[in-house]
Amino acid sequence: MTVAYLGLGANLGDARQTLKDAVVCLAQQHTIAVLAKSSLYRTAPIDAGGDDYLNCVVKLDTTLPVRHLLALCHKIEHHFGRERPFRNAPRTLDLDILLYGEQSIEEPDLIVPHPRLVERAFALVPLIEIAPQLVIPQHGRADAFLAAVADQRIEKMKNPCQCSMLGASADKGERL
Ligand code: A4P
Ligand code: MG
Repeated sequence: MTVAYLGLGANLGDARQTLKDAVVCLAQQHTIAVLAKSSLYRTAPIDAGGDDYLNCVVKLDTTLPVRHLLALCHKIEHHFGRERPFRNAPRTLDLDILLYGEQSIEEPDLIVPHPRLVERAFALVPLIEIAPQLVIPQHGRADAFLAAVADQRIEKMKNPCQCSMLGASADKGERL
């Protein structure tokens, strides 16, 4: 079993529902156990146009070799209608392998840790939410890179299940 982290992003269609469904899809694989899922974040597009993105990160335990995991990511993206008209085009779903165990991989079509992970708040912030002590191979502690991405707009989304009938106490509402 290998612990891996995937970054999920979407800015076309019902992004919130797609990210939720994609995590369910991952959890249904008999080769994958989803160990943790970050909050959803609304993020400004970086090096890209289009609407704001929704992003999150999941932590997996998997028996899949890394190439099979990449193929699965592509299959799930395709299932959710991913098209690639041009680089960094708006997308219904993007699934990137951020980390795969302690491995460093540099091949033409697969680079792990993801080469832009430490430059992007939309990947780094949700990753640190679920793995605060994380050390990134070849880079060091993940949280050391937060200051460098502090100018990138990112907002944690509230849990959608917040019933206004529950009264004034936000704390109370969030526990339910
Ligand atoms: N590939 C290489 N390494 C990996 C990896 N670790 N995980 C290859 C997944 N794929 C990897 O990917 C292009 C190629 O990268 C694939 O053929 C794969 O073999 P793709 O999914 O077609 O396109 P992509 O993910 O857009 O490419 P890339 O270069 O990873 O883009 P980035 O750097 O991830 O940027 N702004 C916000 N706010 N939120 C976002 O989610 N995403 C991007 C994409 C830009 N701006 C964004 C967001
Ligand atoms: Mg991708």
